[in-house]
Amino acid sequence: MATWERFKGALVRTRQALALSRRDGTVTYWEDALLSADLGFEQASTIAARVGRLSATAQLAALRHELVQLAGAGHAIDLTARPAVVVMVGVNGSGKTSTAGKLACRWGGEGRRVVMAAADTFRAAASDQLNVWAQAAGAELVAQKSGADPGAVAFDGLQRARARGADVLVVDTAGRLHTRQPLMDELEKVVRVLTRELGRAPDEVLLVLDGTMGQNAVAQAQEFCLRLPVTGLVVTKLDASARGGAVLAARHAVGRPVSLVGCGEQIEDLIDFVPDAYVDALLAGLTIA
Ligand SMILES: Nc1nc2c(ncn2[C@@H]2O[C@H](COP(=O)(O)OP(=O)(O)OP(=O)(O)O)[C@@H](O)[C@H]2O)c(=O)[nH]1
Ligand SMILES: [Mg+2]
Repeated sequence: MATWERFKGALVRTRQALALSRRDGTVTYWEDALLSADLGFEQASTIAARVGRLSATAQLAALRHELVQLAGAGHAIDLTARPAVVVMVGVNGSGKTSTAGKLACRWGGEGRRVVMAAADTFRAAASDQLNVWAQAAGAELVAQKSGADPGAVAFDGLQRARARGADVLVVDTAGRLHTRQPLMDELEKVVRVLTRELGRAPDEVLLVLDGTMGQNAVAQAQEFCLRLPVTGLVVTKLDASARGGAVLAARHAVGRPVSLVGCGEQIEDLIDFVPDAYVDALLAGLTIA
């Protein structure tokens, strides 16, 4: 299926939010519509003011242009190093482990050798959950007992990945509220340990955001990006959200590119973020009365 069609499926609810009943093309309509898709107040007002003053026939093309600009460039995950080190971070339940698993399955399917490190030692069942994904991906799992130092697990993971000549090391971490200082310190330590061992920052630090959280996800993103060398954003659960515009709001707020979008719970439900395809899917079928 084409990327555009996959986004279209994932954005059903957000499109409904955009297509409010009174599609009269006024600035107020556009403000309401963009706000309800959770684009954020500032962006919604700015774009509505620009688009709403144009003739009805020019509006959709102008809106598309504005949204593509806002989406910025996509970001392909950098797997050139061997092993390439990919760290998943984000608040509780945002989709870190599932995304790590989906990526491992994708890379395993491409013939890459993958090692997964269960640096979520906080939740007892976390490494079991990661193990299910590792098995599906044909990846090797590195885990320690519950309560172990996540930095030590990441370190072990890197040693194992090197020993095995692996192509990719994926490090899953425990969810944490961005407001909890000691936990954020711990996450910084995981990145620090890897940086020291690698002699460079991890190749990717992917910040996983729950797409159903809308503007709350934006606040989280800002805090994580202040503390960690985040290279890309992953926005999950778009299939369950009417707030798909938050993808663009988060990108704008932190200036980090969007790498991937989650659109379901199955292995294949992960889409590379392609800005044009995403915006076209968002606006598909939208008309101005
Ligand atoms: N509908 C939908 N559900 C998703 C998506 N991604 C993840 N989920 C579900 O969200 C829930 C949480 O996902 P996890 O991957 O466990 O999240 P996590 O960030 O690892 O959670 P913690 O380890 O507790 O911080 C699970 O039930 C997933 O199946 C998605 O794109 N769409
Ligand atoms: Mg997890």
